[in-house]
Amino acid sequence: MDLGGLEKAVKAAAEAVSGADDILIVSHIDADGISAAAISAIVCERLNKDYDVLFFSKMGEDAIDAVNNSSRSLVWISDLGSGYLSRLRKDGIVITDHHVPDSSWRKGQTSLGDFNRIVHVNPHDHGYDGSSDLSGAGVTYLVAKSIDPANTDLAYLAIVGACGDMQDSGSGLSGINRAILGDAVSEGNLEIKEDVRLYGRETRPLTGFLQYGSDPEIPGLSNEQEACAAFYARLGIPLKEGRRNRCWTDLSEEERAAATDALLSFVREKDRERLVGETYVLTDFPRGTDRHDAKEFATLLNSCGRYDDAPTGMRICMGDEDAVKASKENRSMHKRNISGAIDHIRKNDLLKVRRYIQYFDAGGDIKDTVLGIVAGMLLNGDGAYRGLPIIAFADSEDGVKVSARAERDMAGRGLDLSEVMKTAASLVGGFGGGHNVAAGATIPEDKKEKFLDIVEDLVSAQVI
Ligand SMILES: [Mn+2]
Repeated sequence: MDLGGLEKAVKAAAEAVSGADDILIVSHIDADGISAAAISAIVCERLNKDYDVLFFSKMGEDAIDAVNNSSRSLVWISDLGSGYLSRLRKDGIVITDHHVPDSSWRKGQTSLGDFNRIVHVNPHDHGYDGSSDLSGAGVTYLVAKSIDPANTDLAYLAIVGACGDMQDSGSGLSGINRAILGDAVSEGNLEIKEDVRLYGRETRPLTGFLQYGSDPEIPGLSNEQEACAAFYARLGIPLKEGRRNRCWTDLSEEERAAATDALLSFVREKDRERLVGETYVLTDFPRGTDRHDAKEFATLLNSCGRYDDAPTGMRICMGDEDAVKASKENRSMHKRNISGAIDHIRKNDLLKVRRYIQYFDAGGDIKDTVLGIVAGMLLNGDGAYRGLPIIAFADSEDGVKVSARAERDMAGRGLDLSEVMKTAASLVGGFGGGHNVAAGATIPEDKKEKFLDIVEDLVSAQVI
């Protein structure tokens, strides 16, 4: 392992960030990516730099374009990017990632120009294991700390990111994560506590905590609600305090010790170390909330990402307590939007079937941001035909947004919706792309019929 090499890369990244006029932060929508973006954003604020943040679910064409076309003097990409080094053309890029790097880039990286364009910080380059030693937020944190030692107060966010990427599974964090853990502890905003490592210590009622805790499995208690209630009854531990359900963290020290001992006798020998061990308590956040525990914090961020609401997750990381409420509202609104959209299509018989494709036109009634999810859910539920790709239209600000979805096995029969969307869109003056069974396009408003005809031709030619 080459800590010196990693330190050098971290220092180069710190210099690039400090020297930038303004910054575009590009990050991944999962808990690790959101914590990483929060660290970068706080660093920008502390350095008094203008910045924007964009989140992507992957380094797709849209993300690559956003990087390459950015007018900001520096693009700081976190928890993404290492696999796409050779596609990134912009002058002035810092990447703090822990995914396996793009091998073609290193081969091609011969000129000094290439070398200066991207400052790449990745533990893989220096003999560490990016899947367990360090997360995307962790790499980002190392750069933050190098910019200013005062940024050590952000170490706990790197721990949230690492937990989000399951780097704490087994018996706790290791590798460089361990050193970051030390920073968080000495800053005083994280406590390492020996406890039962099931999910929901802070927020789940006592029975649910055992009943739904599946990692590790507790034979006789997992998925057995009555057995879980009986478990506590035997120990004389009340499930409620007044009318309120008690959580694991509400237990007194004596209750918790007794329940932990009893639990250990339920699990297999090999699972004991996983059941009881290190937990990471975030002491700056209110007790009894999902931000008080690093693992639960990460789950909250992951759900923000999944519901298309990573920016709210980032605000939560940045200490905005109003964002917690907003994230709950956005989540339920997102779910309502989707089920409302599916109802709308069914009630109005919007789904039309042609020989090789099926389609619906939602007009202005379905938000274009959920169009792909709705098309996919129709295809996987009942309400759409199996074996036909589904094409969905919705009005958007810059024309008609198209989402195309197909069942996975159609790719094996030759279907490539990415190619179909790209070709058909360009023939009607739009643009498109994506993957073989999930793709999209944007086309001019008056070209839907022509577009469908072309799509149908292309699909019938591809599929055997
Ligand atoms: Mn990650």
